[in-house]
Amino acid sequence: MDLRQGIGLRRLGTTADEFQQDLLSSLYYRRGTTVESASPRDAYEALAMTVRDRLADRRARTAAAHFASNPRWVYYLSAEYLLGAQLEQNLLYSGTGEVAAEAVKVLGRSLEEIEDLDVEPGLGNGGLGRLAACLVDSMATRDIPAVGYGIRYDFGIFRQTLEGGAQAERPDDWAFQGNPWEFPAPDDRQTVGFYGHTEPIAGSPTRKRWLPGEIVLGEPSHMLVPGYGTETVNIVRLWRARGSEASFDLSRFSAGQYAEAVQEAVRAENISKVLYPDDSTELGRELRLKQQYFLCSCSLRDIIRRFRLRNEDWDDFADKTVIQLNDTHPTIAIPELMRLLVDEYEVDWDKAWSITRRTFAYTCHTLLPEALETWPVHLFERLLPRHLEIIYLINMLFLREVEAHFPGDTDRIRRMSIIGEEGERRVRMAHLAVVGTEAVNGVAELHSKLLRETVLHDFADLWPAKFQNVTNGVSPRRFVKLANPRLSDLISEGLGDDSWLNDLDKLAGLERLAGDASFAERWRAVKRANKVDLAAGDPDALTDVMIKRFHEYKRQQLKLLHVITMYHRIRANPTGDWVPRVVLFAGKAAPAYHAAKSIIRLINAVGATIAADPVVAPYLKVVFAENYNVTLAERIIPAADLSEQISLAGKEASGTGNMKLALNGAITIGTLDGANIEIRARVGDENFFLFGLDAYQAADMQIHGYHPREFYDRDAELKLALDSITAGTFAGVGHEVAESLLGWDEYLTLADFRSYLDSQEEVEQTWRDPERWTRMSILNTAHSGFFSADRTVADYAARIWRVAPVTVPRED
Ligand code: GL7
Repeated sequence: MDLRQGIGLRRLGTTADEFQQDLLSSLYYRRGTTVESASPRDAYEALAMTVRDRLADRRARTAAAHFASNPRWVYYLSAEYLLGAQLEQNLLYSGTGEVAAEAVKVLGRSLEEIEDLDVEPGLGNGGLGRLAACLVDSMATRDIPAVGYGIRYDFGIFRQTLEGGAQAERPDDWAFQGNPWEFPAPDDRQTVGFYGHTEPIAGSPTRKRWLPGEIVLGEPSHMLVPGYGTETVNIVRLWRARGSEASFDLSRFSAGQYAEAVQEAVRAENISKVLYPDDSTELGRELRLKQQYFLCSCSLRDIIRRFRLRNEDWDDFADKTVIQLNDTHPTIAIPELMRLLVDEYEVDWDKAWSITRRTFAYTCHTLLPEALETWPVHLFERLLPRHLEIIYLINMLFLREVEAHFPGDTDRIRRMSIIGEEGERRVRMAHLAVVGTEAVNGVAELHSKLLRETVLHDFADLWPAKFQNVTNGVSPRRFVKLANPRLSDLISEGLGDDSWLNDLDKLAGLERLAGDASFAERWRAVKRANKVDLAAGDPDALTDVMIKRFHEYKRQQLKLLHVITMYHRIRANPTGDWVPRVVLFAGKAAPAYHAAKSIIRLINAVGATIAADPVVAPYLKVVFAENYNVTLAERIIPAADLSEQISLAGKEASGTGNMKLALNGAITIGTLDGANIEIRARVGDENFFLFGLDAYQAADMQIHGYHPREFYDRDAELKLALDSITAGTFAGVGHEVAESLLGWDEYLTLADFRSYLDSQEEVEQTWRDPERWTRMSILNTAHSGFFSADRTVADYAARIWRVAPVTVPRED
């Protein structure tokens, strides 16, 4: 099938010359400039458009194939997408990397120089946002008809800088100079209401008329999501808020009231202004809920529009549609679909509820009770009055169901209610998400088990079959092939071809090479070269990395206590046979999370003290890499020897950095938490450094009263480490960190300290035997094939989505 032929367009060429012609044409006709006067930005934009064009035909054929087959669709709703840099990815996925490198020479610039201008869209915050990006990539790779829906924030996650060792936040104006990867689709604009009131409709007990007090437009644009090694190109559709035409007040403008004239438009546009507006104020909380509703309302109307292109009967909706909720952020989509069906399309309540429940599925990504979203009822009442009525009705019918199963169990009813009545009345979004969906899943085996046993156990009692596990995964294309070209080449050579990129279980074939001395030598050389590139420190030192968001449960402070202990040990014995280490931290702390920011500050103070100490500096270096994002992760991960996954067991839902690092041959030191458990089960106990309490022991210790001081009193090295912080050894920084550890230590850092240090001893013993270390490293890669997001998507497709792939025909 060649859709161009029908309209007389030529097929785009595949040689470097043809690519160069198109590049020059983009520069001339689309940037309006010439080779002589092209700026670096012109070169970048022209290249981006030329690469993009190479995907356009696949996109057109995908859309045609999907339309023709009228398939069951997956719609992925997510407040976050950390897509990563687009140019390099699209070069790989369009198979134009080599011709492009050749072609750009005409512009007098190298491909690498141009790639440096490619700014990643930072439309997410952490693992959850990156997971969304990996899943849409794998859906396309698996030929699953899918659209990812999100918000096109003007400002993504803040840009982190260090000032005097402390985190400072700068706005991330990622699209300030435009974004060549984005296709606007103004015709698919939607209208969204907020505030106002509802009115009864005569003769109908369940239908209502909602008269919103504010109207905002949602304008979509999309980015291409090509599959790897397949023809499919799906999209991520992002909504941007705009004021309606009426939102500009010409008469006020004419009267010189310029700010007032645009205030309504500004208010509307603020909805998609920033990712995660500060929610420490009432206004901030309202804005977040507004964002969530904006995303859901626009997306659902778009989903319905798409459904109606090929279908008429609402009875078919749930068969043709599955909507996956990425955490609770898009849960408001459940009452919104009810509202659309009941109020706007006049479907009766029971039928609408049956459609809704069969349409949605919910992925929970946390175990921290404070991360389960709730919204004050009064906020709902004001912002989304009709939705609150619908939630009340859903809740009433649901609690009847509970009562029928567990007659007289009022305590259970109170616990399970969608409305929390303790203190201020609040809407519990996780409860709504469980009640309104067909499937609920956690993101690693332990996480799913703990969800059933703890946070959601009443729901698991009621609907055991609803609860599933789908262990997370990561894209081997981005996190091995693109991030680590040297290792990818070596793997392909070892395995005979590069088909592992689409079938990651094939990495198991490396096992037979783990004992091959010359392969091992080259494996080591790759790691060393990657360390040289990263330039964080001595490439022969053990590169020990802890890269993730800053959170007390992840326990960067535990790593820091280890570093401080090393510092004291080396000072006490300067001529000891120390293993040189570079300890690299990277990650952002939420702007209002003071405890996490104190830890960042202390890391930098300790790093500076060590760097200034001639006795310690030859053996130990602490590096804090600023502004952790996908691009930086792609540089650090290939250079890592040791992967720190040291959260308190039972707190990290899954982790995905752990998978990326293991795939790149880093060996994990970790607790029995999240996906660490599954990594260890696959790579083998002997190829993993385990320490610490397990989730049940940790919970037990907390229940029976945990006293961090007992650990402090008993352990001289721990005491020394904490005392030195308190005594001001590190530029006087870190009192509040020591205080919280000694005072309450919510995440049992002190309880796990000794076991962690013992495990680090084992790390060093192993490191002294390079053959053994390399063997372990190869086996980590060899046995991590399970952690491909392609496998994750196959699991969702088979067990939750029940969707079949649609093959997009190749060009004739
Ligand atoms: C997270 C979990 O904390 C993390 O363990 C998990 O790997 C990720 C993807 O499932 O989701 N939940 C969350 O809110 N963020 C995460 O990274 C930000």
